[in-house]
Amino acid sequence: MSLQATPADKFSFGLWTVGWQARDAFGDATRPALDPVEAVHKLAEIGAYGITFHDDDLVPFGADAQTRDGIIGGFKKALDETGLIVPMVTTNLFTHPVFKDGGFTSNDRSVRRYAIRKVLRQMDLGAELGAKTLVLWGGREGAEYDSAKDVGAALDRYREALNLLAQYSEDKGYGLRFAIEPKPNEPRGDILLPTAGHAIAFVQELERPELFGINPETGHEQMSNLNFTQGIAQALWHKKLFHIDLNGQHGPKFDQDLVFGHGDLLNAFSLVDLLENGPDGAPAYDGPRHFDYKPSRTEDFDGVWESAKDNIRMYLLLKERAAAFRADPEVQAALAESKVAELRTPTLNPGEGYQELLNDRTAFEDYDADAVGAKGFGFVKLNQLAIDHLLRAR
Ligand code: GLT
Ligand code: MN
Ligand code: MN
Repeated sequence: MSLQATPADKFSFGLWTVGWQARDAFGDATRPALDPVEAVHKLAEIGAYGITFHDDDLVPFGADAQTRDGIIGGFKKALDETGLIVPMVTTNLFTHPVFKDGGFTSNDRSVRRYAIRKVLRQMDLGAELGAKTLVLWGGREGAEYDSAKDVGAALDRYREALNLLAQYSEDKGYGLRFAIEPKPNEPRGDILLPTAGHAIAFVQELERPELFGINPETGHEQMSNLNFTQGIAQALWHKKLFHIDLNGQHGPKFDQDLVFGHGDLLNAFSLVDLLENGPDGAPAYDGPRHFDYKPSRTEDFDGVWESAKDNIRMYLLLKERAAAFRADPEVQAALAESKVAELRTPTLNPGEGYQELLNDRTAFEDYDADAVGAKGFGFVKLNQLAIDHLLRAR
C-alpha cells in the first residue's frame, strides 16, 4: 500500500498551520517565522496539492502596496514552480485589536464596515489565485457576557455581511462558495454559530443559501462533545459540506489542533470511511482534505514537516484500513446482521399513507413486539471488527 500522497488525494494545509510560531497564551514563540515561499515548496514536496491562507498570513497586516505586490508576486511564482493550487482563502478578523469584539458583529459599526472591506479585498486576491471557497471563521464573533451582546442583532448583522459578500462575488463573476466554520468558544467565551448545526440553520436565512455551506473542524465539534462523523454525515445530508478542517482533539477542552487522528482515532476512522466510501461505497465528498492543525510547540522545524507529513500518513492509513474493513466478507455479514442497509428502505411502501398503515395488521395488531424486542442487533461485534481492522488484527 502506498502512503505517498498524490494531487488526486486533494490534501491541503493552511499557511497558518505549518507557519505557526507556537506563541500561546502562556509563552513566547518557539519557532521563527516561516517564509510562505518555503511553505509552498515544502508542502508540494510532501504531496499536498493545495495551500490556503488568511490575508495576513501572506502579507503582514498594514503592509504598503509595494510590499504587498512583491510578496504576492513571489508567492505566485512558487505556486507556478510547484503546481500547488489555492483551493480556499480566508480572512483574519481576529488578531488585530480592532476586532476584539468581532468583525461582522462588533457592537462598533465602524469595525463592521472595516471588516467587510477586509474580506472583499481578500476575495479579490482569492479569485485572482483561483480559489473556489472562502472560509468564514468567526472566532471573535461572540461574547463573554450575556448582557454585552444582543444576539438577534448580531445575527442580523452577520446575515447582512454575508449577503453582501455573496452579492460581490456574483457581481464580480468570482463564483466563490462560502463556508462558515463553527467553533463553540475560544478565543471568545461563547462564539456565535457554535456548531455545525447552528451554522446550517443560519445559512437557510441568507439571501443566496445555495452559495453557503460549512467548513466543520474535527476539534471544534469535539470541543462540544459532539460526534464529528455524525455531524459530517448530517452536513452531507444537507449538501452543506463545502470544505473540511481535519485535525485531532481529546474531547472537551481547549482547542488542541493536533495532527489528524491524534485525538479520537476511532472517530477519525469512521470519518475517513464516510468521506471515502460514503454510505454506499462511493466517495461522499470530493473537496479538499484540509489539515488545520498546529505543529506542537515542542517541535522545531524538522518536527513541523514531520508532523505535516503525519497528517497525510494518518489519512492514507485510515483510508486503507477503511477499504480493508469494507472488503472483509465478515464485515459485510455483520453489517447485514445489524440491518445497517435496511435503514435505507423507506418505512412506508410506495404510495402508502397513514390509512394503509392503519389497515396493515402485521404492522401493529399482529406484530410480535416482544419477539422483535428480544433480538439483538450485533452492533458491538461490528464495532470490534472495525477496531480489529484499525489495529491491523485482520
Ligand atoms: C484559526 C482557527 C482555525 C480556522 C482558521 C480560519 S484560523 O487558526 O483556529 O480553526 O480554520 O480562519
Ligand atoms: Mn481548531
Ligand atoms: Mn479550522
